[in-house]
This record gives sequence, structure tokens and C-alpha cells, in this order.
Amino acid sequence: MTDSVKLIKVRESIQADNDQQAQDLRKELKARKTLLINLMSSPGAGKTSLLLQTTGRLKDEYRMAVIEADIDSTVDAQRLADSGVEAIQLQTDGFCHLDVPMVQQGLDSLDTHVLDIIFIENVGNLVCPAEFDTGAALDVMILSVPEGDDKPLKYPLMFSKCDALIVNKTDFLGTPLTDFDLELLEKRVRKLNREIRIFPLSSRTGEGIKAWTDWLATMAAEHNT
Ligand SMILES: Nc1nc2c(ncn2[C@@H]2O[C@H](COP(=O)(O)OP(=O)(O)OP(=O)(O)O)[C@@H](O)[C@H]2O)c(=O)[nH]1
Ligand SMILES: [Mg+2]
Repeated sequence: MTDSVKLIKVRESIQADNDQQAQDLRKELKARKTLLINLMSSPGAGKTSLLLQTTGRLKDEYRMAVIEADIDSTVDAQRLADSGVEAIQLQTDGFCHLDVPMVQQGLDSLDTHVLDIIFIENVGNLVCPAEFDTGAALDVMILSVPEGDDKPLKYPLMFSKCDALIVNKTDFLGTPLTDFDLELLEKRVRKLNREIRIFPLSSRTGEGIKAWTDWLATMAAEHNT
């Protein structure tokens, strides 16, 4: 275990116009040919596990970094740094989501000019992160099988705003440990968001991850031209 993680304690911004700042950041990163992806989920759905799998598979083709956000601790950034990925840890001091100025503080610590893809691991919850634009070009959420297939009914905004939904922990499917119905979930999600891409996968076994990384590669090619 190395102690190679840069830690930044961020505070809620007093600047009101987060949406305008998000548009400006998106434009700036498009011009720099850097794809920023905002990854959201409830605590423990598998954000860090998926980031480890994803960066591990794409490391020969893309220069990548991760901005981790947590209320406390540097555990997640350390896990990524230990795997060889550049990772910044933002500590939000009780705050439940990231806004653009917080993301900007993370970006300021990275050499964005040489990076093709930057992932944000947002604070774990399905409510507040859905309400704040981070300036990312893509919003991606994870729902894990043990959370249940009823979540689109309870947290519709999150499912409505995302470009892609990862259904993680599919290794639970078909076992007595869950009654999760993937078809029913897809029906519920499509009612909220017809265009969303859905990737069932297991960050544990690796099953289904290639479809996700292939899509990411297409998105990076489109964005970074
Ligand atoms: N069975 C199974 N377990 C998984 C899978 N993906 C992650 N896990 C486990 O789920 C737990 C939480 O995973 P994390 O990757 O830390 O989840 P997270 O969303 O980053 O969690 P927070 O950052 O705390 O919100 C860990 O014990 C992982 O090993 C999966 O596909 N299948
Ligand atoms: Mg995590």
C-alpha cells in the first residue's frame, strides 16, 4: 500500500450558477479532447470495482485518471493508485454530491492536457448527485442486483438523466440470493429514459464488461476528435 494519493478537502460553492459553469467546463474539455465521465450509484454498488476493471482493460489505449469523492477517507483513491491509476481524492466534509467548482479543484490537480478519459466517482447516493451537473460529457450510473429492480420507481431522476446504466453484480442473478428481474428493470428504466444504454455485468467475474468498455471506446473516439 502506497501513500501516493493527493487529498483535497472541498466545500460547497457559493457561486450560484452551477449549470452555466458546467456548460463552460464541458466546452473546455471538448476542446482539450478529454472525456469526463460522472459515475454515480448508491454506496457499495461497485463504482470503485468497476473503475479498477475498466482502467485495467483500457490502460494500453487511453491515458486515464480518476477523481474520487467521498464524505471522508482516501480508501478508494488509494485502491486505484495501488493499481497504477492516477487518482485524486476529494473529501466533501459531509456534503452529499459534487458540483462544478469541486470537480474543478480535482481537475486543477491533474494534467488534463495529456489525459484522454477522466472518471469522477461521485459521492455514493442516488438522490443529490442526480440534481447537480458536474460538467461531465457523460453521466453513468450503476445499479447493483442486491439493491433490487424497483429502484427506477423510487429514484426516477437518476435513471432519467443518465446516458448509461450499468447493472452490476450480475453474478447474483439466477441464484437463490436474489429475485431481481432484469427484464422488468429494463422496462421500468425505458419508461423514464428511452435512449439509455444498459450494460448488465459483473465487476467480480468480468462477465459483460467488454460491451461496456467497447461503448466507452466509441464515446471517447466521438468526443476526442
Ligand atoms: N458479487 C459481487 N460483488 C461485487 C461486484 N462488484 C463489486 N462487488 C463488491 O461490492 C462491494 C462494494 O464495492 P465497491 O466497488 O467498493 O463499491 P462502491 O460503489 O465504490 O462503494 P462506495 O465508494 O463506498 O460508495 C465490495 O465488497 C466489492 O468487492 C460484483 O460484480 N459482484
Ligand atoms: Mg467507491
